[in-house]
Formats: sequence, structure tokens, C-alpha cells
Amino acid sequence: MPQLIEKAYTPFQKPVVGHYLSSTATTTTPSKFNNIRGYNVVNGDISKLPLKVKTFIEESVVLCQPDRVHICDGSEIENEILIKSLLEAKTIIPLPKYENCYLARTNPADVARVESKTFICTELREQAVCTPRAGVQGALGNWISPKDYDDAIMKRFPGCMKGRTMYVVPFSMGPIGSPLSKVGIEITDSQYVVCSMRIMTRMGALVMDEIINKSADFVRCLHSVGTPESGKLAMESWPCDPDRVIILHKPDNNEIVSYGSAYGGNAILGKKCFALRIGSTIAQREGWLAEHMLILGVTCPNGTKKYIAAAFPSACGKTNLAMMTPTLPGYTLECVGDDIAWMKFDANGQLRAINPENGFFGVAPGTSAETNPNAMAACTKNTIFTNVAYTSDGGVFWEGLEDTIEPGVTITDWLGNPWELGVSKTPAAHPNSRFCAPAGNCPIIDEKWEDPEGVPISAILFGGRRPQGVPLIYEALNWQHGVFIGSAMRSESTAAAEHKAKVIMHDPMAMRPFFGYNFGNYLKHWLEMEEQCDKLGGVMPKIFHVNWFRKDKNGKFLWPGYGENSRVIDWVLKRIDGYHCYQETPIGLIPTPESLKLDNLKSQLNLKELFLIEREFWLKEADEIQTYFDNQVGADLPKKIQQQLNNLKDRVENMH
Ligand code: GTP
Ligand code: SPV
Ligand code: MN
Repeated sequence: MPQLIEKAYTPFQKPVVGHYLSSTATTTTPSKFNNIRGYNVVNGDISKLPLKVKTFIEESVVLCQPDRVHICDGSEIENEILIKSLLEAKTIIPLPKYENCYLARTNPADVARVESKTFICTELREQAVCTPRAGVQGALGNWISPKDYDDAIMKRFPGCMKGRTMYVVPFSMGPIGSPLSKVGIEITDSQYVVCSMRIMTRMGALVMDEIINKSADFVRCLHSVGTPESGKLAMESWPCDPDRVIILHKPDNNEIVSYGSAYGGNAILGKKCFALRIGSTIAQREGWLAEHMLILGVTCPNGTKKYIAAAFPSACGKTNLAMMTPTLPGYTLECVGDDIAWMKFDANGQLRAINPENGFFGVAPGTSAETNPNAMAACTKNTIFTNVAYTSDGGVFWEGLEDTIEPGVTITDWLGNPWELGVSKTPAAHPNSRFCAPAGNCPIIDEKWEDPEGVPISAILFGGRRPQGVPLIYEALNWQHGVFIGSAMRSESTAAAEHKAKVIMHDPMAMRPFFGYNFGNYLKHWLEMEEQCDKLGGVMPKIFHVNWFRKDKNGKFLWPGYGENSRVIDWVLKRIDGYHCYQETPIGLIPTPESLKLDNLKSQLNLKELFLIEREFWLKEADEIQTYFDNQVGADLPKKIQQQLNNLKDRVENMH
């Protein structure tokens, strides 16, 4: 029975919309809201919810004016109903070749994260972003004032869910009940987002119970696909408002507000918005780290197991490394997470990590039985694909799966047009097309992947796409040098966001689009982790930089990558164990030739080019880093990081 709740509150006087609006805003009250009397709850019992949850729902109802409210319980039956409804709306199509898998095709204007429309709201600009040099456009996040934040919401949200159902999605980032986990509630009008959140997070009644029983504080996430100002939808099956997309974060209120996009990190708010942007601000306050990192476990032939975290920018190989099949005999690799790590010291000063997510939102193109069989296996059931191509036998297709197409099978590209292998000139799948699959599907998911205590981290890798100059691997001299290496990371841009040209961009710590607060303060926080560890009597993880993407003069990768990366991991393990298997270079420690197990690969590799460290290149690199720090970070740069850059310059200058 639908519930109709009569409310005695007066809309748009504080505190009715107080969570979204700063204390200054009360004047923009649209009169059309005054006749909101109650709301129609079609699933769930609102009377059982704690006041703060009820208030959040009711504020959102007043603002967005949905026709119905559905409180999600996360059940199978609920999911089935949502899937059926998405099928009817033609938002998704079935993929009968697999078990309970679907393909969503988006509006072509809604295909990736929109970094330029992503903002952090704080009282003072310098809390959110660094102060760039005068006249320079800041590239380390966008700040928005509390007033503009309120205005942005009031320009978009009033009445935005009219005619739609508002879903209330309680979710946990991290295993429910883990001391390292945090909970959130996402309010959304997208069924696709609800189904995706059910894969990507622990979602439903158990989480709501946690909020009720433990009076847990939750991150407030409001999302709407929106409607263009004209009122006309470009695509009925994928409503969105690309011209007015905005993704807002207010760390002080643990609040996220996202409008206009239903795609990936823009809309699945537990992921980048919560686990990284809001997460990094919580982590700073509470003394831990929220990072754009995979977590893997690797067991060597002697049976010892170590866990490693690695930060690579978007579409630079995290999912692939996290699930890699080692080519090196005797090694097994297991996956804890492929995108985000929350890391905290335990009482003994051991850094421990959890994967706050419950699924993989992985890049489809390039994924194949050869490159990542574990990811392929993970997406054969209960998976939602987005913007890949499909085949006439009810399967999926993307660049990299050419060998899987049986004779007579035809392909339809991500835009719905016929596509022919070897003939069509455009890609069949969008370069940022993705699979959204439950982590539990992965054949090599680690036995401890849901351990509430997390797994012990022995090493941290940084890396990016560096076609020139940067060797396959080098090790930091110490923690401070490692933090500097992370801060100076650069990588070729990819399709994960709106950047078009293939340019080498700075992407410090692989977090450039995901910092929730001033990057200078973030670096201070990283540096301080060492003191925390010392006090607890622990040992800091070793830090390395890897580059699978160095190219030769003909533009060919010098390193085969994927499973062969196990050879690099093996060297990392040796270094964790303290083997003296390195040689010093001006940029850090690289493997001695005999310590990198290359076996039969050796004859095919140009090792000299793979490890070449050139004075000219690194002088330019150091200059480039200095310019970046001066222009972008300025006075916010910790002195210790500048000192590390000075040391690098000295060492490179003295190279012969
Ligand atoms: P996000 O999900 O956007 O954060 O990306 P990610 O870091 O998880 O990247 P992913 O593993 O999905 O890889 C992105 C692309 O890089 C895919 O097309 C892969 O095929 C390719 N790739 C991954 N690992 C390697 C490697 O070792 N060598 C080469 N040459 N390509 C790789
Ligand atoms: C990334 O861009 O780093 C992703 C995909 O992992 S998204 O969820 O869209 O952020
Ligand atoms: Mn990512």
C-alpha cells in the first residue's frame, strides 16, 4: 500500500533544505514548492527510518518533486523489477549469450567523467584547491563557493524528478560493519544507477539496518539525470542534461550532489565522489589514506604472500594488473580491488587496506582472454555493460575481441549502427565503454578481499603512460622521495574523461581529478604518515614507479605488459625482502640486469632502451615538474617535496 505522508513543515525554510544549502541561502525559494503536501512511498517503510535519514529524504522530495519514493532493500526481486523496467524503457537490452547480463547504450553526449564540471565546495578556496600562480588556470580541481553551490543546485534541481521515481539507495563502502568502512545514502532518479550501485557497493536493507542500529553517520548523495532546459530529451532511453552537468562535493557536510549525467563516476556516487573525493577529506581528518589504487596479493614459489597497492591514472592498467595472470612460473596472484584503496595503520603500525567497492567498473576495450581472462570470466553473469558493441548471437564485442567473432555473426556498434570487422573505420565500442561486474565473480578474488581488518600493504607502486624517457621500474630512495615521485607523476591522457588529445598530463598520485582538498595539504598528509607509522613501531611500505608503456622509435611498446608484469612484481618482492638486487641511478634504484627474471623474454627485449635514463630527458622532466609545482601548487607545496625535487636536479646534473 502506498503511504501518503502529510508533512507539517514549511518548505524552503531552514532546515528543510539545509543539507543542500548553506546558511546564507533562503531567498531563492520558488513558490511552486509551497503546495507540496506529502509523498508517495511505493517501497519501504519511512516511519522506521532515523530522523536524519527521513529529513534527507524529505528535503530531497521537496526539492526534486518526484511522483514516487522507493526505498531500496537490495533484494533480488527488487533488482528484477528494475531490470524489467529498464528493458521496457530500452535503456538496456538483454545479452542472452550470458547469464543475466545487459547492455546499456548512453546518450553519446554522456560517455565519461566530466572533470571540468566537478567542484569541491568549501568556505575558502584554498581549503579545496591550491593557489596557482597569478594568471595561471588551476588544474588541480575546481572550487565553488557556498553561494554558487546553492545557486547551481537551485538552477537545476527544483522539480527535476517530476513524473519519475526517486530511489533511496543505502550503501556501504567497504564490508558492512568493518571498522574501515563508511556508509552513504544515494538518492537518484536513475534505475540504471540503482542497479549499478547494487553491483558496485554493498547496497540495501542490511546497510539501512547499520544506519538505524548504530546511528551511523552517512554521506548524503543526491543524484538526478536531469532534464534539459528545453524540456526535450535527446534520447528517451537515456535521459540526461549534458549541457548542465555538474558534480558537487561539500566535504564539511559529507555531501555530494550530482546532476545531468548517468554515466560512471558522475553518477555511481559511491565510487569517485565518495570513496575518493569525500573519502580523502575524511581520511585526512581521521589520519588514513583514500587512494585511486588497486590492491593485489601475490604468492611466490616459496609460499610467502605479500599485498601490493598501485596507483595508475584512469585507463592506465589498474584492473589489468589487479587480475593479472603471472607468466612467471610458480607465482599466483589474487585480486582484492581494482580501483580504490582505503588504507590505515593498525595498532602495530602495519598499513592495512580495504577495497571499499563491491564490483568492477572496468574499461572494456583491450580486455580479452589473452590480456585479462579473469575480467572476462567476471563479466559472464550479473553484469551490466555500457557502450560496448553487441553481436547477433546475443554477446558483446569491443576492440580486442576480434578473434571471438564466429563466422556469420554480425556486429552492432555502441551507437546502434551496423559495424563490420576490417571495414568500419570507427571503433565498435566507445573507448571508455565499461563492464560493471560483481567482484565476487572474479575467479581470482582474494580470500581476504572482504576481511574487515584489511590486508597488510608491503609496497606501493605509482605509474602512468610514459611513451618516452621513463624506465620500466625504479624504486624510491625513501618515503619522502616516494611521495615526491607520486606528486610528480605524469601520464598520457585517456578516454576516461573529456580530455581529447593524447598529451602528457600531470596526474599527481593518479588523483588529479579526485582530490577532495588542497593537493599541498594532501602531500603534507602523505608525508605525515611516516611519523604515524614510526610512533606505532611499524615499517613503511616501499614505493616504486612503473611504466608499462615506454615505446621505441617506431611507436611500439618496448615491454609486453599484462602477465609479463609479474616479472616486475617479482623484483618488487625481492626488494621488500631486502635483497640487494639494485643499482643506483639519479632517479632511483633500478634492477641489476640479473635480478629481473626475464628467461625466454630476454632475447626479444631491448633492455637497454627499456631502462635507459638520459640526462637530457630528466633535466627537462625536472624542469617541467618545477614549472608545474610553481604554477599549480605554489606556496602550498611542502618544503620536503621541493627539497626532493632539488635533490633530483642535483643528481641528474651530476650525471655523466
Ligand atoms: P580506470 O578503470 O579508468 O581507473 O582504468 P584502469 O587503470 O583500471 O585501466 P585498465 O586496467 O582498465 O586498462 C586500461 C587500458 O590499458 C586497457 O585498454 C588495457 O588493455 C591497457 N593496458 C592495461 N595493462 C597494460 C599493459 O601492461 N600494457 C599495455 N600495453 N596496455 C595495458
Ligand atoms: C576512472 O575514470 O578512473 C574510473 C571510471 O575508474 S569512473 O567510475 O567513471 O570514474
Ligand atoms: Mn579509476
